[in-house]
Amino acid sequence: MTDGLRVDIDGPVATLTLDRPEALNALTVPMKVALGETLNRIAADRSVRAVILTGAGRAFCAGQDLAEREQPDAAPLEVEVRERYNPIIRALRSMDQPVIAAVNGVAAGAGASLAFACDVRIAAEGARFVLAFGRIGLVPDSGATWFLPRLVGAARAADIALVGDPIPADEALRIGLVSRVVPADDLMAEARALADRVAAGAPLAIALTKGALDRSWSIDLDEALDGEAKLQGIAGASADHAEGLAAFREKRPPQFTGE
Ligand code: T3D
Repeated sequence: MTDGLRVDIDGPVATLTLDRPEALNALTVPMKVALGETLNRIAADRSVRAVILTGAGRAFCAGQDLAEREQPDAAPLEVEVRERYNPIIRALRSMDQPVIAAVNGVAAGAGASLAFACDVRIAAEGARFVLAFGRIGLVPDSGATWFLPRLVGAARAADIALVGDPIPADEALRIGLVSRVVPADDLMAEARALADRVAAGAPLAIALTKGALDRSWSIDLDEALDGEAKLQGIAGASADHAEGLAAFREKRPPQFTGE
């Protein structure tokens, strides 16, 4: 536990819990620093193969702590976004391990952006997303304007970002903002089951797949086909591919090592 962030590593799965429930896990400077450093540490830890990001109490995350923002020594907004938020989003996207957002309750402002930047989003039935930035005269940040159109399409992204109505979990599922909705009591078990399935996969192939999906947004089909061929050459030369073939032949589950 450090500065409003709880880190639990259990086998190949790291669970990061934003832990200031009295303020709906609103993000303070120490939390942002701890989250960025923890993600970077996990990125370098080959024993961790999947990450779950969730919130303590009834919220996932209410975004920037607004009381902190009003402190006289608060950093200028642009500096705060560049130096504290953007590194977290970059870490989520550049780390090899998939990150599953277990959205247990409201995800507002940069809290919603955090969930958008994860690889997979699974929500509890009572969860909701709120693009709260406009309500306080700010613009969506921490990647929200980039992720949202890619997740739900241009028309819905504009509606969500400009009108700002809360998006309940069932609608989030319908429009593709999350991929699963489960009863609140089942959320962490479902997230863990998903993480375990990811962790049982071949780490190199999973990392290459995560990267290819991200790059797909900025390349054409020809480049994607070329890129897939190169990645298949890399994955195909791995010990894990040989193990996958052997396991298939021997009718047993594969034991991937990441080699
Ligand atoms: O550095 C920078 O500023 C740049 C970065 C900006 C990124 C951003 O995230 S900007 C957006 C910041 N977030 C918000 O504007 C959301 C503010 N919160 C809300 O709109 C609502 O609280 C929610 C929609 C999230 C939830 O509503 P509700 O009715 O379920 O809960 P509530 O009663 O409003 O809040 C419960 C408590 O949490 C309350 O404290 P209290 O009165 O019980 O002592 C409330 O003040 C506190 N809380 C909620 N959000 C924040 C917060 N405290 C500090 N910061 C918050 N963001």
